[in-house]
Amino acid sequence: MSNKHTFVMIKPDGVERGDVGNIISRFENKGLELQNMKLMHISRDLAKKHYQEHKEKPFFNELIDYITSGPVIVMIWEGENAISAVRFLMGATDPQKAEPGSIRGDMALSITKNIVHGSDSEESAQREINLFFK
Ligand code: RTP
Ligand code: MG
Repeated sequence: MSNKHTFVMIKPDGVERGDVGNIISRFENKGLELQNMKLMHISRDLAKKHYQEHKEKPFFNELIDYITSGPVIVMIWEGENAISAVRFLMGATDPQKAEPGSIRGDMALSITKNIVHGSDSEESAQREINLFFK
């Protein structure tokens, strides 16, 4: 695995609002290529594994409740520097600080419900792809 591949999740609020097509279009317009995609309802166990780096954080339980609250779309995207390209398109974690034009800047208000997840390093991309696409 290299920086050519990244794992992306459209979180339950993004799916529920009907923003799946809009979000996918943004990645396609950038020039990234969709490699794999599925809709799933993730278990609490899988959610805890996915966000294991945050297990000591005060927002961990709220995060697990949110991410398991409805179906999500999980995807693998490919392209040059795909990891950083996706993170840039997503915008800052806190939508109040995300630039207009970014997904979170345009579409979200809350730091918990921020529409989309993208891997933050080659190591997490590999780990997350293995977790969701085994
Ligand atoms: P993600 O992992 O979902 O792509 O988000 P990120 O890298 O931009 O941010 P991260 O620090 O990894 O946080 C993971 C997710 O936890 C929720 N969060 N809530 N209440 C809070 O202070 C807080 N901080 C983070 C968000 O859903 C964030 O995306
Ligand atoms: Mg993160």
